[in-house]
Amino acid sequence: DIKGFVFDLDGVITDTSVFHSQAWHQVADKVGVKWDDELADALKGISRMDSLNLILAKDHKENDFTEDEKVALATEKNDNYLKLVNQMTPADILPGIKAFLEDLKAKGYLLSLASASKNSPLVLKKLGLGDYFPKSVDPASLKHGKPDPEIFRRGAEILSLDPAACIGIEDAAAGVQSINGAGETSVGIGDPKILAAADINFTDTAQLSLANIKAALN
Ligand code: G16
Ligand code: MG
Repeated sequence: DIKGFVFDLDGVITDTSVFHSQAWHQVADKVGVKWDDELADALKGISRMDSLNLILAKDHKENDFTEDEKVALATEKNDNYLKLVNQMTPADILPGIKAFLEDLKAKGYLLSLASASKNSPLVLKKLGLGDYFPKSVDPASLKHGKPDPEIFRRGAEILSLDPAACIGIEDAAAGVQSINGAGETSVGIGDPKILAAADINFTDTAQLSLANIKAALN
């Protein structure tokens, strides 16, 4: 029986993935790496430093920068990103999410957050959703980022639930892989070709509801 839901943040609760892409695009231009949609998708759910290394590796530039230069580039990306986040309001919650969270809370399901983002407390606050997520996995405490199962396993653990009693919700292929590895039921939000490994797929957040999830599991 399902007792808990473990949520990704970026791309599921709100579309910060667009902001992340915009902020990384500026850094890619600066270091002379060509930006494209495939690269943008590959960065979803991936930690800040791993994202930078992926961008540099695309044009074999991963050894062209010292660690300090890499930290400076990652910091510059985060500054770009925070400028965009600071303009967010509750109007930036994705369609259907508020009603879905309300329904889950009313029915007594436990909720936790499994976001790779160190900025997730600020984003939740901007959206006015902090109260729905008293429990979040601290990404700084993780040994391995998505696609490793660690973050979604911890998402169940902080709710004192067995992973098998949890549904994980993700927009990124790396995140779906993490959910599956943790032994939770995976719901993928987005292109079913990219999220083929998900147990259930919805093309957008407006379709997220307990009724639709139950129907898809039967
Ligand atoms: C998110 C984004 C990633 C981002 C990561 C780290 O993961 O999808 O693109 O690189 O957080 O974010 P920050 O630089 O803010 O720490 P998730 O897991 O919320 O999708
Ligand atoms: Mg995401």
